[in-house]
Amino acid sequence: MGSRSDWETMRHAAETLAALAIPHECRVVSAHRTPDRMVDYAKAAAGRGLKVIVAGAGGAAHLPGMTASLTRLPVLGVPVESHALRGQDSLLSIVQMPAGIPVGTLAIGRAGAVNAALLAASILALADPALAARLEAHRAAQTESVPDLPA
Ligand code: RP5
Repeated sequence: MGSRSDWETMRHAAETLAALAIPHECRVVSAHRTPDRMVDYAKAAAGRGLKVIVAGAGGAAHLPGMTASLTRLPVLGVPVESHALRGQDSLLSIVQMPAGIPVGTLAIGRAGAVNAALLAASILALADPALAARLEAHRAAQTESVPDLPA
């Protein structure tokens, strides 16, 4: 994530990964304030054995796109809800990538953070039958938890 202030949103991604027992790490890496850290992190990611990167940022949210430009790993972008423009700025600056460098862009805020983790799980589950089973169980439990009456 681009700042510690993004944690309130991005913790939902971490909690979802933890619920699925997916090993992960959480780091603050700012495209603007710590550009060298971003370059080092993205360039080393594949070699370190990381499989998917979830990048959350707000405002002029360049972190997901710049990270994607520096690694062949799939990058999932989470637009953090900004105070000034309620995350519209984050969304547009993450989603509107030029052809050639993709970022899988999720919804603004908590929904995007949760879904980035679930999408990462789906990607990883392609080569991990045990995770695929956990993901199926997670989805079944979610379905089971939805009441059929409004109150
Ligand atoms: C972005 O600027 C971060 O991703 C964050 O959403 C936003 C504001 O950062 P802070 O000023 O709260 O550190 O780089």
